[in-house]
Amino acid sequence: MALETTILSHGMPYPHNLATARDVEQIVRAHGAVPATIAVLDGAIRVGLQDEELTRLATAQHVLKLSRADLAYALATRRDGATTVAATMLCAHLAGIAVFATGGIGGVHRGAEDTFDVSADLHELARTPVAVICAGAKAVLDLAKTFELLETLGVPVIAYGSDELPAFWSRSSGLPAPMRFDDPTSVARFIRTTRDLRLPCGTLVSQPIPQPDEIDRATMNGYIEQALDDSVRAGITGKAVTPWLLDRLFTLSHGRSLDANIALVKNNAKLAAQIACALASDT
Ligand code: PSU
Ligand code: MN
Repeated sequence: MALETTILSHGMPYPHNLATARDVEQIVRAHGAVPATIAVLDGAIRVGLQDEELTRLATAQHVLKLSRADLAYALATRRDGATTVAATMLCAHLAGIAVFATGGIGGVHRGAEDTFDVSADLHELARTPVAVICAGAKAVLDLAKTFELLETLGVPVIAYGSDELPAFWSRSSGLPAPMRFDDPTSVARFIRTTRDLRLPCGTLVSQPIPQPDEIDRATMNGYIEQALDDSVRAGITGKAVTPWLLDRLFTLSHGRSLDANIALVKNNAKLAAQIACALASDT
């Protein structure tokens, strides 16, 4: 089962990032699956990291943030890089791994009609057959446009245990889920069906954050509006946008956004391990 590293290098501050990466691997093992945390080290794609390699990525200052477009650059120039959802899917598929857990995918940014800022994660989901277990798209995005585009691209979107799509830090987004499943075996059967149909795409499984850990939508939206205003004023663009917003939200929410992020990643790792086991057991 695959795990990404951008969340480690660009998504969470040290030492929370390292502790979370270790805990997540432990949760995967405890649920019967084998964790493969993916990154580029010294110009080689690595599928499964040693503890000192996790530490290196969690503490380094200038790790590249690698999406599909950047992967060859990091390899050819023998650099270290952390993989986003898009690049992790690509590497997982190369290694024959079909299930991947993360926090939230990238998507259509608010104001994308002017900036054209749409995460490559969405296009990767359309072209690479890996199931991505997440807590929805990060709510700093335009969630309605993100899910519209996923539909256009032919990506199946499942809400796990909910009739609504989740909004990362909050359990509800107000957007109805196209499909709902309530147990890992049913999700595994769905993934097998997409294979039987020879669909080239992945499957997005969106699981709401556990209720005790959520930040309600109104409170979170206040922080998000403020962070977005601040990012425009600070002139943040391109790859820097998502990490900058996550860091700003951490400050504005007095650390609550990070606690929620950690809780939802762990919850997703558990579900992904269960789905991976169900997929392997052929029931
Ligand atoms: N989810 C998190 N933290 C993160 C990310 C997702 O909880 O840091 C990362 C993922 O690696 C995702 C990336 O692929 O942000 C999206 O970046 P962009 O919007 O630049 O495509
Ligand atoms: Mn972008």
